[in-house]
Amino acid sequence: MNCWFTELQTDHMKLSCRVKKVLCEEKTPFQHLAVYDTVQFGRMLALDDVIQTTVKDEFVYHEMIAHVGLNTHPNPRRVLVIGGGDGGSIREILKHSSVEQATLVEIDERVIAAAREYLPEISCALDDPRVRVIVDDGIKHVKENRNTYDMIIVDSTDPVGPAEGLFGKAFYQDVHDALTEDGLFVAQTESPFFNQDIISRVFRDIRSIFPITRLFLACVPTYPGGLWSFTMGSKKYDPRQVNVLELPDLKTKYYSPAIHRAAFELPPFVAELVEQG
Ligand code: AAT
Repeated sequence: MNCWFTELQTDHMKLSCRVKKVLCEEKTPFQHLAVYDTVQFGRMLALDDVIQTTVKDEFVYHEMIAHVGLNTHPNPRRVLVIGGGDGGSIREILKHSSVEQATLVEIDERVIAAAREYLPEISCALDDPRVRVIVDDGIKHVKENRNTYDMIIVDSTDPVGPAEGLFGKAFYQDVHDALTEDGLFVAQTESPFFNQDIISRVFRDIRSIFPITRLFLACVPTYPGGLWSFTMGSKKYDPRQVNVLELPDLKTKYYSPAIHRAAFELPPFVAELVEQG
């Protein structure tokens, strides 16, 4: 079969994957949603023709967006995920025994439905009794819930359409206020090769609100450039001060205590982005 999915990763670069089967395709009120079965990466969720997650490499992103922060906070009990309707971040959060409640606030209920039907390895934890699924705009949710969460994960699409506000300073202030007094948050913050302006601006904005701001990196083969950034804003705990020898043994494939430490070691071209920021 000669069928290919192509993402226009930048205006001048495309990534194509051979598709075995189109499992679903629909226009939701928010975006074009598709799930493909690809030869290289297994099942793949795409929104507006941008790869969101694949069965073969999702573990890197979901482990890193969840465990670095959860292992920085000594006792995360209430955790919020904004976006992330595939459920991958929720699955990782529930590996932590301290977590009593994990709330998912996803704007597009069709993403959750598609993940439940076609991506069971990723969405499998959504029915856990500790999970609360809310279909709503994450921007509104943080405004309406003050002093509520120990950790917030911003597992969002790129900063266009409904996710644009999730990269803005006003939103980071609301995230700050939705956190408890020693809370912290982690957001996916795009590619150090192709989104340098976003990384610098976001880092500067978060640093103006949170006493501790840190950038860390992971390799995600299906995201533009293959190297991905995450930014943490924390009220009290520094992820670089964590005693990695005392971290719990989580069943993970990318994250480890050594990776926790190493992820903050930035190549000079990335360090420069946040120093200037
Ligand atoms: N877990 C990896 C998958 C994602 S999906 C990001 C989700 O954010 C999408 O399902 C989208 O519907 C949701 N979303 C977008 N805006 C909002 C909002 N304002 N409130 C709540 N949910 C929202 C992340 C992929 C990263 C891709 C990097 N290229």
